[in-house]
Amino acid sequence: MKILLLLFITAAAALPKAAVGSVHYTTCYSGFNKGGSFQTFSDYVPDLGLYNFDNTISSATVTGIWFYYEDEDYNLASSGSVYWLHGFDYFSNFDNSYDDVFSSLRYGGSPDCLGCDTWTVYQGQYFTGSEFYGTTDSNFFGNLQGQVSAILLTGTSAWTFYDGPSYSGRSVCLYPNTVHDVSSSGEVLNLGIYPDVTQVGMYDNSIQSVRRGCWSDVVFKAPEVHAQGQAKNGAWGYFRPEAGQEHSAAGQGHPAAGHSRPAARPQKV
Ligand SMILES: [Ca+2]
Repeated sequence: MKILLLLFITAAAALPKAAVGSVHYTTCYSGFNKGGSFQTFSDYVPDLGLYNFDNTISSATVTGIWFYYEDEDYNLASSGSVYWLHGFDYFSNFDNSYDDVFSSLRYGGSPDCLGCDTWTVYQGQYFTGSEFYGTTDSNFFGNLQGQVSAILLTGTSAWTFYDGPSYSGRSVCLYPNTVHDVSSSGEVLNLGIYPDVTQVGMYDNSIQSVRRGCWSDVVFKAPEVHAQGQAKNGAWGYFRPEAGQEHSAAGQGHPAAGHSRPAARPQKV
């Protein structure tokens, strides 16, 4: 299988995904309601201290999907909180108890295109730690081989993930089209937010390959992650693993209940 594009990101090195400009950006403010000082980021920031913006952010505007981490290196070595914002020029304050805490941030999906079909696998639940990103079939996840705990999809294609190499073993088909943000010009951002692979019937740290399309009898459309705020053009929310309150709809009750749709036969999407 020819691999057209696979880019490897390490939390420590925070290599840029591409040399071209990002379509993602977040403008972060030191005060609520866009007050105080501000900085705009369009690439990964593993340490906001390098920008003199550690433990400073109180409100933000985003285009694309962005994750904000309580600790450096995307919470690689911690179980701190993770906040997320996605949308088109979508603004939100962070809540009072969680302003002035973020120490790293990054976006998800393609660096070039908000609507492109992509998958990204993450080392930790709630999109923490290292990640591995791709746009084609892959039986290689770099140093995340056997370490996948969360998955983010963008675009419209379903993807089938396997716990064996070369598209073998247990599998699950995941759809990205569970969250839609619509811009003022009608552009659509489709997201599939899967903060914990065990919520879609896969063992933690088991996934070894991914194939475009829906080739499994086990099919999930991600339950919408609970948002603290939501509008037509975006939403925001958080995961607080240390409190045992991930605030994910999938985390309430049996994760699979009501969200699986067995397919009669594998369907190519
Ligand atoms: Ca912090």
